[in-house]
Amino acid sequence: MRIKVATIFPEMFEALDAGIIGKAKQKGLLNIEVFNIRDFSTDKHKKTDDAPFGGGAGMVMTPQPLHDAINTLDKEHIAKRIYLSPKGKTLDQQTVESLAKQDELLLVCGSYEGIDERIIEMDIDEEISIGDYVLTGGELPAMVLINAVSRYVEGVLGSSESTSEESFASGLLEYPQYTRPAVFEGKEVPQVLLGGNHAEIAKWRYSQQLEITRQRRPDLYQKILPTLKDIDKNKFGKGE
Ligand code: 4FL
Repeated sequence: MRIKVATIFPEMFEALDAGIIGKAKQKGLLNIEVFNIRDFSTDKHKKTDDAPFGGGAGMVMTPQPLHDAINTLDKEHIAKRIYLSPKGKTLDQQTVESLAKQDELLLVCGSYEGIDERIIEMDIDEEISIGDYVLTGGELPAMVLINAVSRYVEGVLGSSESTSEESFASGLLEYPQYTRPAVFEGKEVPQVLLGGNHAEIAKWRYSQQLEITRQRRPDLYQKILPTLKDIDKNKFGKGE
């Protein structure tokens, strides 16, 4: 997958050289290119922002550098062009999976009080938020999106890190995990996990998932309730 990023803080994206994403870049599974919006400014001082018409706090990213950046980096409009914005649709795992099927993404990062609205109308396909809080810019949200989407790109995750068994795939939160030692500071690992009875372990884990989801995420629990009866039938031969 090819991902282009337009930002005024390209150095922030060095964080993508670490860990699993860094490995995937080295292997050529992810082609991530980061471009400085400032380089596209025709202003004599390379300005990228200006005061808002109508007054108000902060600065707005001016249209010219953004328009030229987007239409130079994606001349033929091959990419899905995404603006990271608190006003966008909130990113969820379903959206992540669907974005991972694209050949190319162009992520546009705004700063200050946002970008000129005409750029969104002319040049952007989709506005995406990563949650209901305000940051200083779209760079961290862009990296969150890259990280989440990259996990679905063939070869990025090892066989022990597959996406198929995880939390949001089932619609339930994950069961608690434990590793050695079996007793730490006097606190024991649940006995069922030490016994090697795999059917019992699966049942215990599933009941933990149900209980933790019901307690912490009643919204997810209500959504999954109809499906749960089928899963019960298939997994444990009960239900109605
Ligand atoms: C973008 C916050 C996406 C959450 C400031 C500029 C933001 C954001 N999701 N805050 N962009």
